[in-house]
Amino acid sequence: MDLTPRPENRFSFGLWTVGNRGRDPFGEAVRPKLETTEILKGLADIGVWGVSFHDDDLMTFGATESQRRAELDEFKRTLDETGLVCSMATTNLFYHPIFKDGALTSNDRDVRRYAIQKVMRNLDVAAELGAPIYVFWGGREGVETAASKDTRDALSRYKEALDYLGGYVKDKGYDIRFALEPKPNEPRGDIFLPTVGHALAFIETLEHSEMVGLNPEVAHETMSGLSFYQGVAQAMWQEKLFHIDLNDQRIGRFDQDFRFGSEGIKDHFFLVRLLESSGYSGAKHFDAHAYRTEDVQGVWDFARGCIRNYLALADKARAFDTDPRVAEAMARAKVAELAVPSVGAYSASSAGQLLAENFDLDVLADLSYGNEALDQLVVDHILGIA
Ligand code: GCO
Ligand code: MN
Ligand code: MN
Repeated sequence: MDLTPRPENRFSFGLWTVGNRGRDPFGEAVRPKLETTEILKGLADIGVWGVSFHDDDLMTFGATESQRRAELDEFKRTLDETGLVCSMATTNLFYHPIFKDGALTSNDRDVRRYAIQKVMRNLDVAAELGAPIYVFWGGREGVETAASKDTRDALSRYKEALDYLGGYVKDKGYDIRFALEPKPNEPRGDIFLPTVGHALAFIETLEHSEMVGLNPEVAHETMSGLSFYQGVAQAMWQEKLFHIDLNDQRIGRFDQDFRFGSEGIKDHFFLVRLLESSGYSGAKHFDAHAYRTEDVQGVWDFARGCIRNYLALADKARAFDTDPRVAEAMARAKVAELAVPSVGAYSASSAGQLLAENFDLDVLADLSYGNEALDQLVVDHILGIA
């Protein structure tokens, strides 16, 4: 099995992922700070294609213009040296105390105006770095008590900000699309746009909806007890899968951000199969971090593990899809028949025919789809006993 990552795999990591120092609500950092240059070199060494950043990961918060410029120029030099591309940019709208009540949906109008300004300034940076995708993860956009905000007003302000920022991108002629990243909770008690479904519906209300899609994350849908696979498939169907955050997570827990493929192996088999067979050409972005038990060596073990598990599952998916026993089991399950239209477009004459048709309900009730055998082939392939 060839587990060598290639640029066409479009694997990317955020600066904050391998840069994560293991701080959690109960304990201090356990690892030293990695310099951005060191992160980029390490990523290039393990075959990564792209890197993403929050404004504050790259340019010190509150720095002077000349310091920001120096930090940015150094990043650009290292991108050139390592051959990495900048695949996504985003704004830190959650760390600073200013954002404790939200950013784009804070009750305080000045906080909202500052947040929009912060995004605009980083959109300029994203454009300069050639990042095609700009992510909006609204970690602080939410409430602990529903008494504190009228959710309908909050959604109006969210929409207003995205409409405005879309206008800014268009006015500037930037080649950037937005990707909203849903999450149900953490750090807020309840976060607005909690799931893929909420976000898809919200996007349709936006002024520049054609340039706004999704950045779904494995951990976030799984926290809600939802199937990430189903969310991704629907986002694809609606042509809204602009970016994806890959990691791993046990159902119902806090946001664990585990190494991709370390927990939900079967779910991930189907996810990778979907991404690989659909022609999805966006970044495959690992938004995860190493266990807190790890030192810097463990961080690179973690990063290599994400890639290795993805490539191994892609290989398993190919083997599954070329197994003649799978083809037979799928024929029995009538998988291809679902692609055949049921009635076609409405016409009065076809409606007349349909109403006149007699279905043999005993025959239909006796149909059997052989899903046990089909799924066992899935398990056999994953376990390597096919
Ligand atoms: C989280 C989120 C973040 C975002 C990141 C980019 O739960 O912390 O997944 O990691 O993806 O801020 O927008
Ligand atoms: Mn997350
Ligand atoms: Mn994420």
